[in-house]
Amino acid sequence: MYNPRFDKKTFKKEVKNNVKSLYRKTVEEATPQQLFQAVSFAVKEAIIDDWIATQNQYKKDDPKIVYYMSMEFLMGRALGNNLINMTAYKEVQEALDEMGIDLNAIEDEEPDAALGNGGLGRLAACFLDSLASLGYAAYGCGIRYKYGMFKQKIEDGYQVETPDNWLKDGNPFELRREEYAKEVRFGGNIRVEYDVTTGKTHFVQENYESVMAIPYDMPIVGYGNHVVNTLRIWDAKAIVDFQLESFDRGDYHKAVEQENLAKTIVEVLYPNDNHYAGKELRLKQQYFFVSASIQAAVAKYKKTHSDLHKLPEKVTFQMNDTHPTVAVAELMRILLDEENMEWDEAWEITTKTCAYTNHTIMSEALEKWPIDLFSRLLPRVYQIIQEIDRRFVIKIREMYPGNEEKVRKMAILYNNQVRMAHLAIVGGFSVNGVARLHTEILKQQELRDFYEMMPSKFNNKTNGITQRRFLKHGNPLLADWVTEKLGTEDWVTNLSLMEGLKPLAEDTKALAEFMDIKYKNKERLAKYILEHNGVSVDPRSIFDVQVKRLHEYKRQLLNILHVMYLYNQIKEHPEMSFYPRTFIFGAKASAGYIRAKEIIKLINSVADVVNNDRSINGKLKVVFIEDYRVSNAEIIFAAADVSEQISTASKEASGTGNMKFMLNGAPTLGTMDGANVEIVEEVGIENAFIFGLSSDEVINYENNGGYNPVEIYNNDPDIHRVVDQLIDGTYSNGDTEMYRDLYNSLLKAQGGARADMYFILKDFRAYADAQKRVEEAYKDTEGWAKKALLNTACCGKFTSDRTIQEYVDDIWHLDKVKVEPII
Ligand code: 26V
Repeated sequence: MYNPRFDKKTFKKEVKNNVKSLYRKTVEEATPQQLFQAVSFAVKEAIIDDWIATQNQYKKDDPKIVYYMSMEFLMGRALGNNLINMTAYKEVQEALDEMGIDLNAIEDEEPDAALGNGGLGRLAACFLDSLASLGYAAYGCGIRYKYGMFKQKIEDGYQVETPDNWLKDGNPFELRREEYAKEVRFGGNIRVEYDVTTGKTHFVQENYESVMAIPYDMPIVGYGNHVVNTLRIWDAKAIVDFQLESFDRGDYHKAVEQENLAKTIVEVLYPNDNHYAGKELRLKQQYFFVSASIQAAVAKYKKTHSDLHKLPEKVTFQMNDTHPTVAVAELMRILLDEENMEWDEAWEITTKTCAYTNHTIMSEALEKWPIDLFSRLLPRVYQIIQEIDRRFVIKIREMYPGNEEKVRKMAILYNNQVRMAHLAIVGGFSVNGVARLHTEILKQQELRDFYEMMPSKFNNKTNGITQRRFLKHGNPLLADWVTEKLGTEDWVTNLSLMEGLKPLAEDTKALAEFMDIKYKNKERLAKYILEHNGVSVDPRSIFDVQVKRLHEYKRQLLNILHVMYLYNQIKEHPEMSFYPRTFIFGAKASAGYIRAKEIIKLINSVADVVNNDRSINGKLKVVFIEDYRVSNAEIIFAAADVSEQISTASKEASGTGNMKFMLNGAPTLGTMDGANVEIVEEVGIENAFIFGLSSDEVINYENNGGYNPVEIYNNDPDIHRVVDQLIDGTYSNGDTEMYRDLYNSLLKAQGGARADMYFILKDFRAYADAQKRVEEAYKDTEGWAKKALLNTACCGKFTSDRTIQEYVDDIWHLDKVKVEPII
């Protein structure tokens, strides 16, 4: 597609001009970072026109808007993606080429916007891309953390975290919007005032601390449609600048406190994934961005509408997990206290405006705030939650007379805690899970009582991913091949067209081409690994990849124990036929998650031993890719042969990495968990490698006290040996204590946790057998190529465009907007 705004001559001139006016340099003199900035500002220039056009169109059409409220947006890099979506990537690449600038190298200068941990944050980013690409009015609402997800270094095999100072060179794509600042208040007390003339009661917050929330807007460029939506992330600053006058007035402490509050709120993303820690600062962060976002949304609505009762016709607040669910009470507060509504009308509006997505059933992720902390920090919001709870409990008693067990199980306030998921379910009109299996588990187990009471709220929205970043940008070779074979590039906005590739599974030449592209991508990854990790790997070996957050339920430990088992086999039977394999890991562990860090160390120790053992002739390699993040993920997915999706069944709500591998032609080696179930349904079980306990079996064991791993340990000599190698010094230079905790976790119940909580030994044999099937299948070159190609061909369902369209049809009911570009 030709894009007149990226006319080469003009673009080149603009880059030159930017280098000059920003840095007083010529292109030849500029550093790569300066070139990145100069190019980005030139791109932003073009984006701004569409951004203005889009917002003007919205003013004209007055479409319904979804506010996607999320503590996390794992955006990755913007430059390349913006160019792709403006359909200007190739033109710009050529223009820069002519100036002697390598676009790839420039892209590498951009730090990832890593304002998220993992799946939940990346899903939010894919959703914004799809919303803009489908032409729906949307805002992402979040926090402009000064430090995003930490950078991971591996030192002596251990994870070391260093701060991610992503803003240090400036973010060329963001716009500071001081004029839309909002005040957010914390703490103090509530004075109740009775107005005799109106007969109304007023609630006045006194002695509070407050901060100013300042929005920064980032453009979200839709694909080839001139739509530019907005990711609005909030920075904090003190209301009263730290001034001498305050000092003179004796407010010195207050001024310092306000300054500190503002600074600490947005300082850093909590690097926990799936683990609730009950930190006060985290609750402050939640209320801070939710309050600012809702205030802004209500103010925007009021600019053009007079009747707030019709808010639900124009606005939905979609709550990304429980983190922003204080939104329910904050919207109530605004309607009651600031708009002077009665409870019933405010409640009617709120419960038609808020909707909730659940992303995990892991009990340790459930947010339950201690009431004393919560009520101290948010006194008025807490009062409102008390009233929501009081009325809800009356309803439970009406529906289940005499059943106080129901009240205990379902109340929002219970056991001195505020249960945020319950608030979200009661205060919203929709509750959705993120894959079919996950939604069924929610309905039948975790949220069963709520489902029985309000079945119509529950619905499933199977996750998806954007093919624009994860194929078109991340895997240009395959993207071009797909376009050529389909005879159209329409798959970029209509991924179901991929099924047109299916006949090629019978076309020997096409299969060879497909695998040749895979090989080239493996060479690209091998080069990356050599440069960044100093390990040389053979692109002819099977690239077997597990990249995701480190968590026990995701079972990286199962994977590495199996590597240890293979190593034993190769050593013991050197003559045995064995197809060379490279096991690739990438994972960050939460800083305080000790066991996860032990697993990282173990992977690196095994890598050390295996990679340096000349006697195995390079048959086995193990690589731990440092600092796994969105930008290197794009390279990794493109190069994978095998997609490891081996979570304990029932634990992984959906997974989205699984879809990115599939898109790039890597068959799944996995359990029947999360969206794997639907992947297998699409591609056919013969094109995946499925093993292990089912979710029903796992849940059954869990309900009956677990299983006995010691029996397996005693009866299976291979497993026995591998488990013993954790404590016999094989991978720890003789240190028998280094991995004792991992050993114990597999065999002993401890501290309330069952032995082998995640069924690693139980599934080990089935996993090893599945791995054997992978090897056999890979040896059949053409058979493998077929499987790989069919994965790409059958991935249509897993585009986030499909997911977003389902959200629109069933939950949001947004109107499509068409933007005419300003030329
Ligand atoms: C939860 C918590 C709990 C409280 C403290 C900090 C914190 C930070 C992040 C989270 C999110 C955990 C939930 C999550 O990321 N779930 C993942 O969501 C993906 C998108 O729906 C899904 O594909 C993954 O299976 C699911 O684990």
